Amino acid sequence: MGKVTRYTMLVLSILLLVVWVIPAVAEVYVQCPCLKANPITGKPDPTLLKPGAAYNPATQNIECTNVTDTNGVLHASVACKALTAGDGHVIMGDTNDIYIFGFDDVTGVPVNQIMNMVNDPVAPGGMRGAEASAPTILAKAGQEFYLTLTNMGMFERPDLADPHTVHNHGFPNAASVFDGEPMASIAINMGESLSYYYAFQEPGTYMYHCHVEASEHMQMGMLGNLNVRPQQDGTSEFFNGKNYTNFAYNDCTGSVGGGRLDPGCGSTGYDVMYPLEVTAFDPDFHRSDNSYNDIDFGFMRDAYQLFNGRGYPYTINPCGRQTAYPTVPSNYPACAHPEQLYSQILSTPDVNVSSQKVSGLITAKLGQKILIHFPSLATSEFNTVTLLGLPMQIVGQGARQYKGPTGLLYYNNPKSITLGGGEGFDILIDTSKAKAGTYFMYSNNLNQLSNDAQDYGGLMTEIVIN
Ligand SMILES: [Cu+2]
Repeated sequence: MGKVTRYTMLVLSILLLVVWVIPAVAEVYVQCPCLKANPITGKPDPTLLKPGAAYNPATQNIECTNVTDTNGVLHASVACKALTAGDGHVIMGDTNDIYIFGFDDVTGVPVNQIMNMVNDPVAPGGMRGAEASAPTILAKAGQEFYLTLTNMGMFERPDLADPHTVHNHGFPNAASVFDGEPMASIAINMGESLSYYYAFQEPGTYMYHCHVEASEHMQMGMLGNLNVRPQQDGTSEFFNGKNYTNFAYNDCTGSVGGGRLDPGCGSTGYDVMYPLEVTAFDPDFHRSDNSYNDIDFGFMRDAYQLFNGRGYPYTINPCGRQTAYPTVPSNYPACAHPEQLYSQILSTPDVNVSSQKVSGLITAKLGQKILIHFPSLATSEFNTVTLLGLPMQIVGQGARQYKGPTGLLYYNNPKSITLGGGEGFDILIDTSKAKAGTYFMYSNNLNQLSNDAQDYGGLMTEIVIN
């Protein structure tokens, strides 16, 4: 045996010994420049915020400005969010219980509690915490965004050692390593975490989903809203007799006159904003995935058409309303825990559960302008949605304002909007010429107005003007 070979053997033996004696350790590491290091572990601690950093209940992010990280790099504006990926249950409009894969929000949760199981109703995150829709991600253009995803594994499918990712659909990602498409980027194995880094520049309606075995993980529910607010937010613009401080797009940048001389300046202004995401579930597919049976992709049959993970009449239950923007009321009741309420759910169909936190109910005061972020992550069908009695104006699509190169606006006012999976629209609803009352937004495809075999439900919600 030559000297080199003996040396190689020695190195290999040592390596083998090292691998043998080090157990697999779950590693949760929340990377965020707004956090201080924990004095014991040396890792960033989501409960120890740097001076000036704070949890913002409106965006549900930890945010800070002008912080220096451990490498001495200065960050002007930072937002951090933490999610887990795992499994759980949701209730459909006909009270049917559906097994899902999904995400849960663990922003600000101590690192050693992120892996907790949600059997404890007061403990956030962890196994069995999957939500449909997934937690809404709200960012502002110009922000650096740190999104930490921890893969919990599947409580009810421990045999599935599937990785998970976050893929921001339609987002022009400069760093393909953070794209989430598992062939060309990092996927996160069970018990591990990764902090994605994005520098959001383009405002608009995006959506995110897990891209691992996408047909399965998306059908199973790993779908969420991602909305990027424009830099123009916070400025004041006058349009059609009203002042606006929140906008769908940077609409004052047209080349007609430029800046404030742009006739479209302020035209995407709004008073209240709501995300309304179209998705759908196939109960047979979900049942098979829960019971270790073969899942049939070819015969996928979306019997539950959903707004924000809910079928009518659950869509209008205000329970669990997320405080999206500061302009959205925050006094909605919290959702109770599924196990606590299961018997109650069956007897009281209007009770919802903590795993469906984004209500589909839209409310506004008479005269207000409503912005609806309207994406679809449906995996098998197109949907055509109509709104009776209120004017819909599309001001953008695919995270681009409807505006020509000369600054000409080509907003349109359709009676219905047809969208397929991966498409997203920005709809403005002006209520200044409306009457107070309840208006219905629903699918024109009448077979989608049911909760599986139960008639009268499905893809429908209400807009209440008072
Ligand atoms: Cu996944």
